[in-house]
Amino acid sequence: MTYHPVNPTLADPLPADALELLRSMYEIRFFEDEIMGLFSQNLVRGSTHLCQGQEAVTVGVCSALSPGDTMTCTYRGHGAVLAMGAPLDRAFGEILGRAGGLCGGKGGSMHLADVSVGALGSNAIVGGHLPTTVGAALAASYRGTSEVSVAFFGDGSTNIGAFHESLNLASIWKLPAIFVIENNQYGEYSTLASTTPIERLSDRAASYGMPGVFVDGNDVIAMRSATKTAVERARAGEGPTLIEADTYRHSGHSRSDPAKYRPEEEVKSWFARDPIVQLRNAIEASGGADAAAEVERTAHTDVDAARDLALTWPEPELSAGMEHIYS
Ligand SMILES: Cc1ncc(C[n+]2csc(CCOP(=O)(O)OP(=O)(O)O)c2C)c(N)n1
Ligand SMILES: [Mg+2]
Repeated sequence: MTYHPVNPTLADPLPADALELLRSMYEIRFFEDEIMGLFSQNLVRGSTHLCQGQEAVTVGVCSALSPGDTMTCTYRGHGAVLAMGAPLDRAFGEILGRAGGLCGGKGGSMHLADVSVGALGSNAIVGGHLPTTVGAALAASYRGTSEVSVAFFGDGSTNIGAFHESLNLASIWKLPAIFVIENNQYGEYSTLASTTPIERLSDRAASYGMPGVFVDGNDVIAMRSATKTAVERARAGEGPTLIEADTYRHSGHSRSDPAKYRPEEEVKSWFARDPIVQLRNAIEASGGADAAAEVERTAHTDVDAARDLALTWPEPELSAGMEHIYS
């Protein structure tokens, strides 16, 4: 297993697209602020699982992908779908249950998909989407294209059978898959230590003969760099990689969880390492304070405009319930 150096790059010269990474993370953060507001107004049906605090994982990984690559994710997937390039307004529309939503308003918060940008679907079943990524990688391999498929999933998912089956199959067939554990330290209300007998989840890669990489998941540039290595390996036909991103969710598991079970000191120490603040600080230190402020402003405006537009869309027609189904 390789330990990716923690924070190797945020202090170094920043990449040319640092402001784009910042914009993408701000959009996800503000998008979910608004989702929380809409939820409080009873405009979001069911629950919703926020990824605030984990934005560097999805933005870093997706910034290392190319058009044609695909991605699957969990119910905590707003950030992953937006990071792939799904439009803000249609993502709002989906969560609001509006006809203009990504899935016609029929999927909601836990079922976002936008195949046009390679977002093959978020999934409410823990581990349920890993076989989808293996399938997408198999399809690419069978067709002889260079596409890779990424699966994002939680620490808790590494105890699910589908995790083990998917890693095994992807490795034995050397498929172009990248498995990304969003280790936010908890599965619902349980600490990792209370459900999992090992500390480093990336160690599990050894059982499947693939590299296991442990990365600071709050460092967007470290996440991208680890993903680039995995993408090169996948495109070269050398098979999958398991990446463990060390991170933290800012709020509870879902909207019914006030997250009181987390020690105050732990919460404080993770908030002090907020991924957005870390990148912003690095940009400011390299002379980009005004540009960073402008990115924050426009991200806010864009999110607000997308929300307002989606709120004007109607709910789907009743007849839409009979579309897009198999019989
Ligand atoms: C197969 C299955 N078992 C149980 C659940 C209930 N459940 C929903 S989320 C969750 C915790 C998953 O934790 P983790 O994989 O760490 O993801 P996180 O929510 O922390 O992002 C559980 C047990 C489920 N949705 N699917
Ligand atoms: Mg978790």
